[in-house]
Amino acid sequence: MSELASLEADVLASVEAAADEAALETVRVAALGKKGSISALLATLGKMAPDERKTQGAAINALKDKVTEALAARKVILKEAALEARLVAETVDVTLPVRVTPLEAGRIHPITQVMDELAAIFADLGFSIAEGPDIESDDYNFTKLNFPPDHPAREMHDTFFLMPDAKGERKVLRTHTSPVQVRTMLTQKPPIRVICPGRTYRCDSDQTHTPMFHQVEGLVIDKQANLGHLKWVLEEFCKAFFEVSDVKMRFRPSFFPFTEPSMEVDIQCSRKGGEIRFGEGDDWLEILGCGMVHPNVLRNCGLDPDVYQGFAWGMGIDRIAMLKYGMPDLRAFFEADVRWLTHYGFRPLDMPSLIGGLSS
Ligand code: 2NM
Repeated sequence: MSELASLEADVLASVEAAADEAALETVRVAALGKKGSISALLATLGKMAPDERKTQGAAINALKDKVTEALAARKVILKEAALEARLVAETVDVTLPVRVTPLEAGRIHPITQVMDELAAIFADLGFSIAEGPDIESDDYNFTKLNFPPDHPAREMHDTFFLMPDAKGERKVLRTHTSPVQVRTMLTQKPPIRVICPGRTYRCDSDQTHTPMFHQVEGLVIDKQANLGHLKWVLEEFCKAFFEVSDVKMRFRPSFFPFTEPSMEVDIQCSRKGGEIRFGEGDDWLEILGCGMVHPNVLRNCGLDPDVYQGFAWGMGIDRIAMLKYGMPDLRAFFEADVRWLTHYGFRPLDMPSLIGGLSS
C-alpha cells in the first residue's frame, strides 16, 4: 500500500472510531490542523519537481477532501447520537407534582400580614409609623400617661417588672405601645400623625390572652384635632381593614387614665352559621378603645393643652387578625406550627396595598 493510501486508511479509521464530538475534533486537528499529518504532506509539495507536484498535489488534495467529507458525515451522526442520549436521559414526568421553590413555599404570618395591612391603610391617611423599645421605664409606660403612683389603674395591666438596676430603677416590659407615643410627642413638633404597632406584654394567659401580644395605637396631635376627626379616621380604617363599603360603629363611654373622654368602640356584625360578617347583622363586637388625649398627658410630654389637643386609640392586632381571617384560637399564633402557617399564612410576594388589594 502506498504511503498516501495507508494514511487515508488510518485517518478514516480514526474518524469512524471517534465516540463523541470532542474525540472527532482531536482527529480533525491531528489530520488537518496546522501540524496535522495531511497538512504536513501538503507542505512537501513546494520542494517537488513540477510533474511530481501535479500528480501528488491532486492526490493529497483528494485525500484532504475525502477526510473533510468523512469528518462532516461523522459529525452529523455523533450530534444526532448526543441529542438522542439527552432525550433519553432528560425525560420529564409531567404527572409529578410541581416542585415549589423556597420563595413560593414560605408563608407570611397573619400578624405580619395584618401589620402590613395597617401600614398600607394608615399611610394612605397620612400617618407615619413609629417604633420604640419593648423594655420601657415606668415613667414612659405609666407616669407620663397619667397613671398616678400606686393608683389601681397600674394593676389593670398585670405588668412584668424587671429587676431594679444599680440606680434602683425598675424597668417594665411595656404593657401597651403608648410609650412610643410619649416618645413621639417629646421629640416631634405637631402636627403629629403616627401609628405605633408592636409587641406588648401582660402577665395573663388563658384561651383569649397570651403574655405577649401585639397592639397598634394611633395618635393625632394638632391645634384643632377633635372627636369628629377621630370617628372619621376609625370609620375609614374599619371599612378599609374589613374590606366592606359600610360599617356601623357604636361609641360607648369608658375609662382610660390617658384619655378624657374615653370610649370603647363596637362594630356591627352578623354571626350566622358560626361566621362573622361586618357591615350587616344586629350583633356588636368590641374592637378598640379611644379618646381625646388627657391634658395631663399633653403637659407631661411637653405640649401646651391650651394650644394643642389630640386623639388616640389602641387595639389588639392578634384579635383583629382572628376576626378578619376566621382563626378560632389565639394560642396557635405563637406555636410555630408549620401546618397552621401553611393554612393561614400569606404568600410572600402578595404585598398588601390599597391599589392591588389588601388581602387579595
Ligand atoms: C387606647 C385607648 C385609648 C392611647 C393614648 C395614648 C397617648 F399616648 F396619646 F396618650 N396612646 N394610646 C390610647 C387611648 C390607647 O388603647 C386601648
